[in-house]
Amino acid sequence: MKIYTKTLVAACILVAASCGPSETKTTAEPAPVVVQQEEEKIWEEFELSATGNTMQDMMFSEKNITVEEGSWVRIELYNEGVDPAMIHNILICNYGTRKEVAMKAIEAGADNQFIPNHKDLVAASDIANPGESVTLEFEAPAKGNYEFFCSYPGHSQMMRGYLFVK
Ligand SMILES: [Cu+2]
Repeated sequence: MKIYTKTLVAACILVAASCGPSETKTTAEPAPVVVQQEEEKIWEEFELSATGNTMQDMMFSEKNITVEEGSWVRIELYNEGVDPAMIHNILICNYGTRKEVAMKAIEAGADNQFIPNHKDLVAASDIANPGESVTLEFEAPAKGNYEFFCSYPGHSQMMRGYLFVK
């Protein structure tokens, strides 16, 4: 499911105003002036389920995700699994690097939530245990093709898909 939203982010900056012109020295603090700047972020939101309860039938509910370059992506991953082995997350990597990044993720281990330090890794979510959900937010990378997958050991072959940035 894809939902477009626009969020206005108001940034407040405190600017110290100079004191009044007349008068001599005053002990009062300069009055702050609030300057508001508005920065617009365009969000593309997706709801993704991790379904299945065995190594054979576990999968993501979407195989392809398409976003616009320059937008912000929010993926809500809901783990529908009930089996204790159904521990999932979602990682985004450069196209063609999934196997390598998945291997490094296993080396990174549970202490690092199976998130490796790797140049081809674009974004990574926290772990969602069975019945839990996690949200991954990131700025869409440059136009091109990417892959997403679950980096929990043994899952990356079954649980994967593609991210297209247009
Ligand atoms: Cu998984």
